[in-house]
Amino acid sequence: MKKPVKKPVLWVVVAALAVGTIACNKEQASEPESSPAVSTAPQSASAKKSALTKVTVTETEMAIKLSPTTVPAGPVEFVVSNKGKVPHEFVLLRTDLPLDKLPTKTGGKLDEKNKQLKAIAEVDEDDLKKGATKPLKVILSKGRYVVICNVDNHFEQGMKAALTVQ
Ligand SMILES: [Cu+2]
Repeated sequence: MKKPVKKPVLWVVVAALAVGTIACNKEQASEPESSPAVSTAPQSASAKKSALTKVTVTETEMAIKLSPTTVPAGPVEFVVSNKGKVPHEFVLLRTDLPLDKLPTKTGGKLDEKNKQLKAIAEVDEDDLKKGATKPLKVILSKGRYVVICNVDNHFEQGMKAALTVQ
């Protein structure tokens, strides 16, 4: 009957491999990341208090109307009314893309996760049922924005509007 032969050599090899693997992983992890150039635009924090600008937002099937469509930088209050028959929502995004070039995904929705869009504020459809009015205050810096409704395929059907902050 043979005695079981111990193989300490094997363990050394395994240990060496393990160390090697860890070292490799470490090297990979420490590779410099390609910085995604996150530019947080400074809010226009002027010393003097800028006046609150009101924007009336009227949502219907299937349109969003802003009044006015150009506002000065600073505090803006959107007064969002659903004058339609079904729930809508109010999604404010910052983007340099023109209104007819916004990224979509299947189902007629705007692709809100697209890197060229930056979510700013939102009034959920639960708060914007038929006949509801919701105020929403935000501080906006200079730039181009869009307001859309992403309920079902409302976006594709025309629920989008451009806003310029100057
Ligand atoms: Cu809608």
